[in-house]
Amino acid sequence: MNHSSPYSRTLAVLLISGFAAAALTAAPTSSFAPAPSSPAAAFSSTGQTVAVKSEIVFTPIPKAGKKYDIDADTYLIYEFNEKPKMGTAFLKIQIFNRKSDKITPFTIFGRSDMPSMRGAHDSGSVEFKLNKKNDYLMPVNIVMPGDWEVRITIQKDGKPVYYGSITFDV
Ligand SMILES: [Cu+2]
Repeated sequence: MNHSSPYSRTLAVLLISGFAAAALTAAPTSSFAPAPSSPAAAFSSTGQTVAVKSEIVFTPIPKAGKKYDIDADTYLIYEFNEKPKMGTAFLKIQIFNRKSDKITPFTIFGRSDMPSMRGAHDSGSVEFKLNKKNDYLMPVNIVMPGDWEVRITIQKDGKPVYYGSITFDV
């Protein structure tokens, strides 16, 4: 590679300057139009992906044993098998239609962590398992006293239909 060519020097300067939006619009495009456009596209698509992820809002579902609407026809009730303490707690979610029949056309994923030290005990995405009573169950490993959260994502036909946040103290 010829490092002294005007092309590579200009490109290097552009790369180093980080392709900030202002720099991009100010950059001369006549001599090498394709070069600046592809990195810029990569930047903007990465930015969009991050933005979409951070926009997910997990609706607080504060009370065990209460009904929370998933949509007009469906609601959920959650509870723990016992008051969460150090060790493994089992989170149970039941989903009902308006006739109060328990239904199971969903896939539920849970992710537990401590909000005050986000990432320290992140369980990763855990799929709830159906038991014989058609309850969805997830084991939650409580490894430390303090504030805990389980973020749940309910999917139907592979698409998320509900995001909820269950918080509790141990
Ligand atoms: Cu902790």
